[in-house]
Amino acid sequence: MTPPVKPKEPLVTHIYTADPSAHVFEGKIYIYPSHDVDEVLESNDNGDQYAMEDYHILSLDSFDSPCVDHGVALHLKDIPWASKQLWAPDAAYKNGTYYLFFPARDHDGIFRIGVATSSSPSGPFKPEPNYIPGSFSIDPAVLVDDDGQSYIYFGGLWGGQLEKWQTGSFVADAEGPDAAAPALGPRVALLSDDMLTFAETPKEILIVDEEGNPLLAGDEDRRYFEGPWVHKYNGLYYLSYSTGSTHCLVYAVSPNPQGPFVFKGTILTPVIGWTTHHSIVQVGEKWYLFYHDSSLSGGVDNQRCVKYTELHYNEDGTIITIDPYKD
Ligand code: FUB
Repeated sequence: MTPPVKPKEPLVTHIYTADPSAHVFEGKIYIYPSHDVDEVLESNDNGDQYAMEDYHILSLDSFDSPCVDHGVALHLKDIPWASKQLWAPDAAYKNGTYYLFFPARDHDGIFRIGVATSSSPSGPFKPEPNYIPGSFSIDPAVLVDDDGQSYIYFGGLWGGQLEKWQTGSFVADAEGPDAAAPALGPRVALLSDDMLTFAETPKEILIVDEEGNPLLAGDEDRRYFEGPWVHKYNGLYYLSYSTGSTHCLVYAVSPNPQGPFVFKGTILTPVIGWTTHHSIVQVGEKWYLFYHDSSLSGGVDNQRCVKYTELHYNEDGTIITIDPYKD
């Protein structure tokens, strides 16, 4: 019998997993991670070491239960438009269908976002024949709001190619803004009713400091890098993300799901391994952070493991910073 998972311990150890998007579906906790390859690959800034080829979905009946691996839910070979690198996915539910949103490089090497559907939260998922028209970059995260509107958030710097879309078209040799210029923000778009297309052209999200000034590209402790997640707490929208080169998970808050968001602070201090990526989910009365590190592989960047821990808010709605290696 597999033992229950413990906070801050890998959810599973038989495969490498990363980028966990957690949701409560049908009374269970479902985790939609990336599935890191078994091979140790050399790291570079383009992210070539993240050469994932399929997705496995994990679930927990409760936090006292063992973690179930539901096997391959979607494979690269079954996605007509994709050539490689199945990076961080997310899932959503609407009108009896589960949707898996995922980034991959198309046959020209450009990251796009695809969607696949299933009648079950554990899959298998059937991909749409083409990527979402007008999609680009990586790390989709979907918020189904209380009023039924669904928003997709996405974007990542460096290997995630967000710098290359500043004009609205792909410019292969485009660089990011100067350090003193406003940082690039993640993108947001309303999804269509059937969840398969963007209902509007994606907009850039503005993240500002407490004085209302845009965070600058050189402000690597706070500026957006990749891995957006939006959750709602006490009527406010919390946009959380990775700072990439400074390896923190941080957050900003807004009364509007499309921002502007005001920077607030750090959720998780750096983990073992270069990347940090997360989701935040309410289970019953409590809130949880799902995240990853490279502890299972002894620090190999492209061999990560998904973990969870409880997340706590202060009375004023700010989040108490978590150290991944302290109780
Ligand atoms: O797992 C591949 C990439 O690494 C993800 O898309 C990023 O968020 C980072 O975790």
